[in-house]
Amino acid sequence: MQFKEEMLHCYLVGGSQDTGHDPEKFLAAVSLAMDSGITAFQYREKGTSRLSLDQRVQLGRKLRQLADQHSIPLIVDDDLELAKTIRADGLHVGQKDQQIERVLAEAGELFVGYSCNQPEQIAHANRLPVAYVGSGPIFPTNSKNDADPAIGLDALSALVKQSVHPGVAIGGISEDNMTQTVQTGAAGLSMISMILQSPDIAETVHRVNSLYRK
Ligand code: 3NM
Repeated sequence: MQFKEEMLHCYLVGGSQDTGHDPEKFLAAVSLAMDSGITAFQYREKGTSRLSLDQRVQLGRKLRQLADQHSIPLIVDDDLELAKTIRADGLHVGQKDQQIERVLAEAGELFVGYSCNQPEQIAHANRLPVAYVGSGPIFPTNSKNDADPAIGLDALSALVKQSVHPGVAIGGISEDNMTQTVQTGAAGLSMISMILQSPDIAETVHRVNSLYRK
């Protein structure tokens, strides 16, 4: 599937570690989020994840089916081989992951997203054929143990202006700060806990999407 900027509007990220290490609960929550209208999904099995490579492939294939049924892109975090095995649409690469130039050379048809939270990193990304940049954490987050310090909304605005690629905001996005975050010019919101821990996933997804309806 070809990348389009609109895919970033309501971009759910997650793995089994985000639903109490329960893969079935994870699949059910992702399925509901897709039914409710998320615009992209990133499979990110990381941090305290306990799944073996085989289990990741199995779960990844189910996510592939779900994403196909909902006509949204499936993006894999930091694992080119897994992305190719499950026929993902995209790959997301962090600054601490594999070297971006190498990934781009080997990505084939996969579109590539790249984490950038410093002006020098955006300047570098501006010279690369990446599809989008992800900037964060914007606010403090409990979902990533090795997250950098929060950069805040002013820094996000500056990064978004500097970037030639669409930028998606990540880290600590909540219903209380999502409107202001979108007002920075960010092309979308990327979230784990706001959606996966929502008491009403459908309502939360609708509220995010309504921020982009003119
Ligand atoms: N990446 P939540 S912050 C996966 O700053 C991830 O690059 C980040 O989770 C970054 O929406 C983060 O629950 C966690 O705060 C986002």
